[in-house]
Amino acid sequence: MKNFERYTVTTALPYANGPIHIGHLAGVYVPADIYVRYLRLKDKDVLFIGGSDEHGVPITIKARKENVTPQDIVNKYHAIIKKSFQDFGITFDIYSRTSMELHHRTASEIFKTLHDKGEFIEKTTHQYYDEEASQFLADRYITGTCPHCSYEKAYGDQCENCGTSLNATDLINPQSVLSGNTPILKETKHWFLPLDKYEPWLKKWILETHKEWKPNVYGQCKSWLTQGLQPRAVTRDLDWGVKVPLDGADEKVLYVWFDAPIGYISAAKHWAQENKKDWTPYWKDKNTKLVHFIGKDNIVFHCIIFPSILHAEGSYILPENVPANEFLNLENDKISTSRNWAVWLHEYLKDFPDKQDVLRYVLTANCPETKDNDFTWKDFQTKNNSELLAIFGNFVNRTIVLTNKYYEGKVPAPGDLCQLDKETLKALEDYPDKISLHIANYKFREALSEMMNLARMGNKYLTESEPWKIFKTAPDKVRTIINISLQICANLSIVAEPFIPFTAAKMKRILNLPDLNWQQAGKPDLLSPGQTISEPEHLFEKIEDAAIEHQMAKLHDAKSANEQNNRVVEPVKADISFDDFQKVDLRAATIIEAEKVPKTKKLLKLTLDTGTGKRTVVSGIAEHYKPEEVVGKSVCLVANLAPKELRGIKSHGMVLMAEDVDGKLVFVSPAHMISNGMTIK
Ligand code: B3M
Ligand code: ZN
Repeated sequence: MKNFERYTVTTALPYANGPIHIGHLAGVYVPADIYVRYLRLKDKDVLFIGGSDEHGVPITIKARKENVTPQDIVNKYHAIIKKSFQDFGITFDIYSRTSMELHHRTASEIFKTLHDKGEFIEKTTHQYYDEEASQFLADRYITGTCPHCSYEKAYGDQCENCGTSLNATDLINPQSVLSGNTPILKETKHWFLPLDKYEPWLKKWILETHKEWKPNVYGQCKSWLTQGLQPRAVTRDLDWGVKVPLDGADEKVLYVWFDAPIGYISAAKHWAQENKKDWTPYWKDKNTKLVHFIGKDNIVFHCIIFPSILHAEGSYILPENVPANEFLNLENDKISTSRNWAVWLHEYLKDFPDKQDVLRYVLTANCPETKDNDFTWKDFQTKNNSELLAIFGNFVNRTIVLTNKYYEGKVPAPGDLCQLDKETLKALEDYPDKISLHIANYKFREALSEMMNLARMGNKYLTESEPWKIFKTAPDKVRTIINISLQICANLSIVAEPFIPFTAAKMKRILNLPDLNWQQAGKPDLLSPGQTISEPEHLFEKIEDAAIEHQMAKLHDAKSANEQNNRVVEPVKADISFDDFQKVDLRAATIIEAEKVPKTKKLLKLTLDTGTGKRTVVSGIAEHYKPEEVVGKSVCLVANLAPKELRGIKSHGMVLMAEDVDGKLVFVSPAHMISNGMTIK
């Protein structure tokens, strides 16, 4: 493998339409930061890039809802996200943003270059257009009835009820979100990136020359490439984004996934401007290793589409690796912003101030590297209490305390080494390479566990040597033990730095160590005899059950508050007269038989005793009740609803139901059993 000296490391640009949570940190930013801190310790030249993705339809929708401009939305969240990253010690060289003019210029230039080279295919298609709002409608701006499940609020790209991907033109009764009107189909021209044309090149580049990519990444690429690629539209009819730099395309912008990855290049330019540096080697020199850290849902864009753009452009380097991670779940459930099932970074720090490293440690230990993984508060507590505190913190603390107690804070000189001392120093020497190898292969969990093994070794060494028992009888021996323990602490302050940088900095301060690099790790003489160290300070503290219970309660409260807020309370309908109301004949009745209507998901066929005879009513409650659960229920029946045939069954009447917060249907029944057939008025 080629040994690179210069690196460009990028992290997915989060959409600036909400704060970030632990899932983002675990999947992308902590692994990338570990990698970058490690490279810097090895004295490599690294440019570490982050930034906000500030375009795309969801941002415009959020702005409309809140009655502000898209720029207002991204300004707000860009600041929040940027601060969270700073707080957690993610050491970006630049945290840029795609609404900058510099980015717009960079993205348009690349589009223009491809256009002038004749790379794009121009196609005229028909798209929904809202005549009242005079604009074309993005898929999310159209709702209608799903052709698969009849759900009435499906979006133009997907039905959220049955999960099917849709084309806007598949919807029955399409409606514009902007005006509520039925949109018309209107001609529009777009530019397509001919991915099919790049397919042979992509196959060779990925499938043959990048077999070392992580199996999840390589596998996904392979499946895309074997299914065959189609041209992809890279422009949109929208007024928020990078304007298409062509005559006659005034109302069009670049597709967000065309401009966003170019944001990595713009960010390098932004960094160069601010630091009076040259950005070009980081993007154009073949001796630079480009690495993209992303989540699994972004693989196709970073491995197939963006490289195709760069390849077609011709002057940029391509990624050497794209270490994408899977997803992190929270308490065995998918993290979801819309359901408010998440741990938000800015909130974590309010509850656990100065405990960034604990979260970094736990998220790395649970990093979803090969499969989805789970974060639980219980595990967070255990990892803090029995690993960080009981092993790492305990070892460092005991060593510092003993040095201060026995030698007034001066590093003692070692004497003759026994077998255990020699073995310990040999193992110490081997650790940095073990950790290196894992980091270089993007195996951050294993790297972390080796780092912890070094602390574990130190802890065990100290416990087994028992210097406190032989201090009087074997002072030379005790000097050796404390010296070796101190050297292990000094080593830990180097190799732990990528993972728990706040703690490593504290250790360096306590040990009075200068900045050390990775090449020095493994050495038995990082601290010289006679050198003074400072007083002990606690590196970690116990996390009590109450703190964890508080987090669990907070999680569940936030979720149910969110459900309450999302409850749709329909506006009260226009007034009706008492006579109008009297037209509805409501009766008490009892369900005496129930069965599922074959081949439907929602329908139950109910037989009711109405006091004067039997009635058949088809009711859409099958997803909420099994037939046997409803038999015997007293219900309220709309007795004079005109009969209707449903799935070949004549339904006469309707059973009244109400919907609870979770969307479950509940029966509206008389409070006591009353005789069937009695009127309800
Ligand atoms: N903003 C999607 C996401 O946050 C997108 C990433 C862009 S990376 C260039 O998942
Ligand atoms: Zn559907």
